[in-house]
Amino acid sequence: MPKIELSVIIPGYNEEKIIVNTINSVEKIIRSFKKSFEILIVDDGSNDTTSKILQRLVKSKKHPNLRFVSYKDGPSRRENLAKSFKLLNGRYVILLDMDLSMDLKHLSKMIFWLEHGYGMVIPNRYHKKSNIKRDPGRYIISKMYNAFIRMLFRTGFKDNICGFKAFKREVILQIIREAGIDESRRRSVFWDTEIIIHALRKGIRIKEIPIHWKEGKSSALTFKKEIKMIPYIIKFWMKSSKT
Ligand SMILES: Nc1nc2c(ncn2[C@@H]2O[C@H](COP(=O)(O)OP(=O)(O)O)[C@@H](O)[C@H]2O)c(=O)[nH]1
Ligand SMILES: [Mg+2]
Repeated sequence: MPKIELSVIIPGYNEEKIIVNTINSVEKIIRSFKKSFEILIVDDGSNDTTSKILQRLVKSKKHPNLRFVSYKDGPSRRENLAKSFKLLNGRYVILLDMDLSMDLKHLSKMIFWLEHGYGMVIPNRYHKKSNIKRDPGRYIISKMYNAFIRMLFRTGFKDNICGFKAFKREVILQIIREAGIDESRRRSVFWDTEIIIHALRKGIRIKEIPIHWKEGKSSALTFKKEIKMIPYIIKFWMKSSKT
């Protein structure tokens, strides 16, 4: 049984410049909901001062709801993050990026939909009511990626890769078990797509919401790294078209 109402999980890799500000902003908005909560940061082998900052923050009385887990074998992109969901105690789980590209005002809407029969809430950055500031190159790559995904997996969603999502705890734990761990670490952010595919197969109700999104200045994504996920995607597709 969930012990608290809300868990926020944030992956972090070399985020020393923004981590304090992000934690303060997330805490501020969540406190306003008057719900019990926890924040878990997944430090994935950062080699800057991210873990030192986290040690200091969790010791300070200002952040009683903050915890972190540090992995030595990172960066693993989504793999160590996936392993960390089982550490959460909340009835509802929100996954968000450290650079707060999303407007945090959407959190209350996401919780609303989880309270009203949906198992998962995802943004649609291509919705006509969405307000997006993105680098044009990344916008085009993202459009192409989504067209490719829709063609292979018929998800029916325009946006299959956003890092910002909310789930009922039992839903994400079930999906994580299903999706397993990719030891080759090539899956990268296709993990976000895989989560949607598994949810659809399980008949989980997914709510799409429009979103205000302002892309962070830097990105851990590089074309060279992400291109490696293509053989993984094809293998996943071949396996799933047999079942
Ligand atoms: N756990 C983990 N988090 C990572 C890794 N690489 C990036 N991140 C985090 O993932 C989130 C998204 O990264 P970001 O660079 O903003 O990616 P983008 O928004 O897709 O360009 C941020 O919270 C990063 O700190 C990693 O290897 N492991
Ligand atoms: Mg970002």
